[in-house]
Amino acid sequence: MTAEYQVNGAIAVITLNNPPVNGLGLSTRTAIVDGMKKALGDNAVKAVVITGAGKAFSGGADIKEFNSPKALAEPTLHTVINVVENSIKPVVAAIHTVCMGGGLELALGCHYRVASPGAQIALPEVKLGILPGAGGTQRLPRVVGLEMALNMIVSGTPVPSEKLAKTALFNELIEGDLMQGAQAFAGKVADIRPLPKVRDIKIDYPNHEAFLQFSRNTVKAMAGPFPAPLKCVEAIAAAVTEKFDDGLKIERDLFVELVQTTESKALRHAFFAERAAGKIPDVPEDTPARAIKSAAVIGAGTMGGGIAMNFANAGIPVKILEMKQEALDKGLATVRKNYENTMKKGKLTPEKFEQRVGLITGTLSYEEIGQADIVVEAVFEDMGVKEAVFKKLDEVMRPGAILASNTSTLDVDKIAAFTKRPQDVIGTHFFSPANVMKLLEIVRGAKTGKDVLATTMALSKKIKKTGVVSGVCDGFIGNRMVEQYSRQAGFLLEEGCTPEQVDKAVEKFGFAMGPFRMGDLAGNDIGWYIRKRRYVEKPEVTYSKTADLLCEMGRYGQKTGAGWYDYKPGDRKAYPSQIVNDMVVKHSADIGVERRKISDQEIIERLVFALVNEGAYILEEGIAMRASDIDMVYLTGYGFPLFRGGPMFYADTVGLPNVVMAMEKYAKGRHGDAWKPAPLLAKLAAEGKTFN
Ligand code: 3H9
Repeated sequence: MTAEYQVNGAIAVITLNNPPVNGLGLSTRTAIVDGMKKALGDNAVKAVVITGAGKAFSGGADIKEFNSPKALAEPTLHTVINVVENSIKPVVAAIHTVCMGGGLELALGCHYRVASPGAQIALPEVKLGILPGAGGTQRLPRVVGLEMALNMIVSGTPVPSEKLAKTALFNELIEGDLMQGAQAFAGKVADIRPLPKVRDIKIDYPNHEAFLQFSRNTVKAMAGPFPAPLKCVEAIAAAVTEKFDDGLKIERDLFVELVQTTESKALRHAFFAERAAGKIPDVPEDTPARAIKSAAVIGAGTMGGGIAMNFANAGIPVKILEMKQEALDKGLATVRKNYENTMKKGKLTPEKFEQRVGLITGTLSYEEIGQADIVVEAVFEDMGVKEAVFKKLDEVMRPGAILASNTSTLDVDKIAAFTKRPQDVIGTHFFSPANVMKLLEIVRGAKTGKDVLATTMALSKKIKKTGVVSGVCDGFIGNRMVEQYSRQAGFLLEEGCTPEQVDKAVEKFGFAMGPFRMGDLAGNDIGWYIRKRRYVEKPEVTYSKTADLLCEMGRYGQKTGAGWYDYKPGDRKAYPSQIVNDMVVKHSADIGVERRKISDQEIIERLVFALVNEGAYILEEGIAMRASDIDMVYLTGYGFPLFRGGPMFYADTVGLPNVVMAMEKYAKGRHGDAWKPAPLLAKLAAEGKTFN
């Protein structure tokens, strides 16, 4: 049973029991109604308490059921709430830990609500691209007031129960044993009639029209491409302006509309994708992890410093190793400056500042890092340099220490082979700026120990990263795909685009940054260095020479004050560059390509489908465990628009046969070889299936 029924004297207790978070799926909803029927039919029962077992009162409707017949099957959440609200015996919600979404809506249908302090109260539906669809937008404003309800519903942010203690949401906050307190409360109110109903409360807000208009304007400006926030305001407006039942209907219609949007599907996909990424089929969740109480980072550059900050932020002391005092001092000073800036913005207290800075120390000696539980190498991206570092680490690190490499493209198995302990070696590919970006690509070598993998996954959570496992290949998941994207961007320049035109189209599609602005930020010399290696290792792969010509001009990007764009001192704004545009046009002429007008649609299809096709190879080869892992990499590390759900999900929404058709069209153009559909993509398209 997903809800249990028990009678204690005159009080019936219905306990939701649907782990992990008591989602209100069909079976739980049915069990609640059954419990209510029993309570109503039992003359000895005077009042009912509804609570949740385990770690939640309820996390809300079962999101997994959305878009399935179960979501609409009776009893729906509406029916359950009606049964509770219309009960002739008082129903008390006993709330603890987590009370969200449909869970809060169920509680609002109860006649009374009591809660433990510290319970997280939220209507977070907006984060899934929907709105509270079981009366939340109509009832919450009646108990916490219009403004507070609007803030909660539009942001979806949880509010601790004690902050709401003085509102009509809670009748009592119960310190100590919640169930004892809730049953005592139920006993006290058992004979009081009429039963209070939230729906009967009047919303009293003078000049609500002006407030609602102000809210519409503000929310519209903030919502970007997401339709849900504004619809939340509309539903809340109905709570003020319409009769309760009419408001409910408006809310319901808006909910049904939103649940079908691609934006909502994308957000729900991302919710489950994030959780799925943490699961590795052959590494069970109870795999014993190694303790990580101290860390070391090799290299005090931008990457090394950023990585060290992650450890310090999680309270783990970390030593940064450098070769020269000057470089070490510079690196430590940068870290300090970063923390100072955060403090100046008011996001870090002076105590926390001191604590974090104090956790990061420097050294010039390998011997001093030997006892660390994990060491992350963040040195120059060159196999020779990595070899020297890993041979040294093998000598100095204590047995059982994890040896991690921040390599972004190199073969982790080769790196592991430089040591006598390949089981302890793993790739931890951070993204720049490493203290900010959410993604951590965790590269599993052929010999990486399962406990090392489990430890690194747990560590990624501790340092608040989204860990995604990748197998070993050139560039892993993210950079291997981005190479195909960058190749297309280069070809587009040769065929008629300017960097600005490509970036604008890509940014309009929703990427945080187009490929050329991104190159200028990351440093165009990095790609140049990697390409030079590829020209030798994979001469068959073609690239546009424009990026090399740019680097030959010394235009490495923001750090040299010039890249694909011009920059002014102290200003990160990218100004279109005549020099670059001339170089691009001349290059087209030099290679005999007649420039043509290229549409935004072509730009997007060529860049995004290039990602998708490489993603399909990566999936097929088992480099990524699932398509949703690829989506997580792109959503958290490459600025792919969240409302499109990641490249693989996006391809699913476009329709894989349409993707293949577009690729066939581009295969007839220059560099047509790049457009051969990966066998997996071709197969799924032919079978009418999807990646996710
Ligand atoms: C709604 O209520 C609509 C109504 O207004 C209208 C209906 C008509 N359903 O996050 P965690 C799973 S919409 C199904 O790692 P935590 C999750 O997938 C809903 N499954 O734990 C994971 O599964 P697995 C509004 C759910 O302790 C496991 O629980 N509610 C749901 O860090 C643990 O999750 C929300 O949007 C769900 N509703 O955080 C709340 N929730 O183990 C969304 C979780 O297989 N949920 N799961 O990977 C959350 O914010 C967090 O999960 C929560 C717990 C705070 C509850």
